[in-house]
Amino acid sequence: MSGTPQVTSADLFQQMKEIEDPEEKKSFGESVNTLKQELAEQLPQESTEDQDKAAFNIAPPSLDQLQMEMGHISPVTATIFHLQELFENLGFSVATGPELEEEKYNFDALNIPDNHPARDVWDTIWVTTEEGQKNLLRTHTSPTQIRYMEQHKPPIRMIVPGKVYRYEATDATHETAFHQVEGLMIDTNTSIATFKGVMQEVFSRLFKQSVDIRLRPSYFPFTEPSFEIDIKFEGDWLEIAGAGMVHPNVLKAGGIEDEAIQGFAFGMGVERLVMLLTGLNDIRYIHSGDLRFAHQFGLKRTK
Ligand code: FA5
Repeated sequence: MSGTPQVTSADLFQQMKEIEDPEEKKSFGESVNTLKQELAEQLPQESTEDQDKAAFNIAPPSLDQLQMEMGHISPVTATIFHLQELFENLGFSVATGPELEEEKYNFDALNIPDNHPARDVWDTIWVTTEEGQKNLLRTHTSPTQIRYMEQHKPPIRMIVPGKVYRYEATDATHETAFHQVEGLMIDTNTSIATFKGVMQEVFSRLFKQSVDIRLRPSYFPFTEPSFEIDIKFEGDWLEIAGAGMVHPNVLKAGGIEDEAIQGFAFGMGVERLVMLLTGLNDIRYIHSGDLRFAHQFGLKRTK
């Protein structure tokens, strides 16, 4: 448009006011009116229907204008996906199990009979069905060991990621609902040395740097010997997983009677790994729904 003078009818009428000679003023006015009329006739005429349509024909806003917030993968899911990939590379299969679990799988088959003091270690949320059957929200992913052994013959290499629930007070390292990745490897020659090798491989790849790992003797009714895996975090040791060599009673409960078969199992706390991976010092942020936290983990905007 640059260089082309823009003249409106208002400009012309303003110009007319400045003409002093009445005759000249009249003739100028008539010319302006004629011009205005001719221009109006040349413009396309819109019917009422066209005008109605135009009223609704609003251009959709572009993505740019919308500034939509897109969903994204949470650090917990991303860590589970990464672990799945690492274990799959070592020949492990990925399985699942129910969150609403039977007492038999969560406790009895894991060598924790009724009235066993170890039941108190896991504060349980019980769910009694209308038929009176006493179920529970699984307190750990270990019941999937039994379910898997019932369906598969050794050699077994499997992991099960999933959500677990505990009726306990929260603090900076404890949540009431969190995720674990269970692992089970049994064969004729699987030893503690195999277990250490697998853990070292997985953790060094997960953290992409060397991390200080410590195995601490512990107690679980379903493993013998049992240990806890700690990783150093901000100068302190953070407990990452429980583990051990699978107890013969557990193999038996899973239908494996062959004495030559042995192996290890572990249960890792995924939120604790997220804390280590991100430097987060309070686990409660992870599921808080606070967008200031979520925005730090790849929440994408279109603008
Ligand atoms: C268990 O749950 C065992 N089932 C683990 C296991 C599996 C042992 C197979 C032997 C063989 P534990 O209660 O220690 O163990 O939990 C395992 C891991 O889950 C812990 O090391 C920790 O990383 C994580 N964890 C435990 N409680 C919480 C909690 N309240 N909040 C967040 N993470 C937790």
